[in-house]
Amino acid sequence: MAMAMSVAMASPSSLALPSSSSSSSLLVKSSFSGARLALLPACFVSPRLPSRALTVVAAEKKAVAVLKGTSNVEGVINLFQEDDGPTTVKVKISGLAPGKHGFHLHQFGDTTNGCMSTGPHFNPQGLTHGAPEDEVRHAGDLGNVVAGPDGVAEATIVDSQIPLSGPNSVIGRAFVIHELEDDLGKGGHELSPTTGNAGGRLACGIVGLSP
Ligand SMILES: [Cu+2]
Ligand SMILES: [Zn+2]
Repeated sequence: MAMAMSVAMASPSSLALPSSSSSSSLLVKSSFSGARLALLPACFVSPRLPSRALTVVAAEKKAVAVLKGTSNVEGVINLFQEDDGPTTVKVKISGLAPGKHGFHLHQFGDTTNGCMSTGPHFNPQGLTHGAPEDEVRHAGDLGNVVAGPDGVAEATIVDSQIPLSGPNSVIGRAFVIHELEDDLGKGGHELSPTTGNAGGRLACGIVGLSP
């Protein structure tokens, strides 16, 4: 580090040289300036203010997830959040059997092993499974969406437990649409308190930032 710094600082005039500079000296300079830039935020952000500062910058946040699976079930989920308000989730999923299907945010944005590797429901508070309107629920519990006779489910969900920034951000996690109805924890099945007994995972998609 000390050597790299002395090289770069000893040759400021070479910065002005046109393309006659050798590519190796360009490489040294660019990697050094990259390291300097990477150090800047850690040095300049006050330890007391980071989350407030970020909130002010990002007035409206948007994200999207594209759902795919092994069947012909697919969908697009758009998310919007103003400041620290609730998140609006616009759902459109096709290829479903008509009726109710459990719809959740799962913990991981990992589809290495298809939708199975997205893990359990997103549950940062360590609670049991429930309905979106329940006090005791997983943050990822978004209830059911209902497919019509055409196999398409469309819904707009507004929820306060799935923010797009901060410690419980859902960016990088995954939506899963299930084969069966979510019993919202009240079905009496041994899986009711964990998954709502919603059956197989038909399709899933990782939540990513969108413009
Ligand atoms: Cu699920
Ligand atoms: Zn759950």
